[in-house]
Amino acid sequence: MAQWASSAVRALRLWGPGGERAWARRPRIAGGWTPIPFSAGVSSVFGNGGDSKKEKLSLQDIAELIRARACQRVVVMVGAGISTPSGIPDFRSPGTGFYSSFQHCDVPYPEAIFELTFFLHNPSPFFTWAKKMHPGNYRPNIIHYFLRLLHDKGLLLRLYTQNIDGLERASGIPGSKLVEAHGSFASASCTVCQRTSPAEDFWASVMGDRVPRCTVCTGVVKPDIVFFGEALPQRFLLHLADFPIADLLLILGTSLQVEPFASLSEAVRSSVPRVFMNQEAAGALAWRPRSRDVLQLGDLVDGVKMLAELLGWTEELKDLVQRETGKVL
Ligand code: CNA
Repeated sequence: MAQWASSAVRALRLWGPGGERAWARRPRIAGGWTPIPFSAGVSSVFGNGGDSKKEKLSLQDIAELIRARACQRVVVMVGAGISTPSGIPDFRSPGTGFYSSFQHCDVPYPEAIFELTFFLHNPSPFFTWAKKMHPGNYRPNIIHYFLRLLHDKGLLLRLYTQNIDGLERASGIPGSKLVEAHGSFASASCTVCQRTSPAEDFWASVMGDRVPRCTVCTGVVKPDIVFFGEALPQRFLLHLADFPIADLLLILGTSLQVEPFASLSEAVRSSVPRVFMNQEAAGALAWRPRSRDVLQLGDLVDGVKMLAELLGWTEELKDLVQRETGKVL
């Protein structure tokens, strides 16, 4: 099993890409948490983060800060929830998530599919899952295009994604603005000799229900996605430069359970507003809320549309979606 992080503080020590364990999950919180309503307690945006007597921030306040350019270095963290409207199941949603619908007689528990030791022992279940993730099967949705608009307007400092579906790139956000923290299917390499394998060869095998093999040493070829037990890519270190200068953190569609990614949510300055849009509260935003947090709970598409409306971007967003989804891929 992947190693469980015992606390955020411990996770902070693991932040380097060569950290002890990527993908360690957060411990569950005994007794659960109380969901926080729409706007958590707040003080003024640039004042002291600990003063809860001042005015609370709402999503409208966030929109006004962006419109006034008081927030113009936005860091975004996303998870599988932003791709469920594209038809890709997440891991943990009850009923629809991969973990609850999972049935595979060759696998002892669902997470094993993404564990390196199990993969090296039996790679077939992973490739059965991977076949469904073929890049041609899914397209970006309105959430990806909202983030693209954020970039087009010069507001996106960096987008940190846990997703491996490549839909952020497909939406037109340049690679320089992305940190694909858990890698992607865009490249693949041999688990034995480490040689890079052409993506076309990899996909040809996967789509033909064959385990991809290295043409040189016959080792199993694995896409360059980060498994439990593997180090994160070097680019993850960009967080050391990005988070301290961010003036807004937007967190979308993640259960904040996988470390070290989840702890990034605590890496912005305490005076910086954090907006969390998700079906339910999670991670540090649930158990250690800050005064400037804004929680927009419920469906993400609704939340993003609401923010776009408050920003006055609705028409632009519609145009962008229409233009991009009309493209032949
Ligand atoms: P997760 O643990 O499955 O959590 C997803 C979160 O999104 C949950 O809290 C859901 O309630 C929420 N959510 C899902 N759909 C919606 C919606 N429409 N509106 C609002 N909230 C929604 O996934 P995480 O990303 O937190 O976990 C990290 C893993 C999952 C990453 O390392 C990924 O590689 C992995 N994953 C990625 C994909 C992908 O690339 N699309 C798909 C499945 C899993």
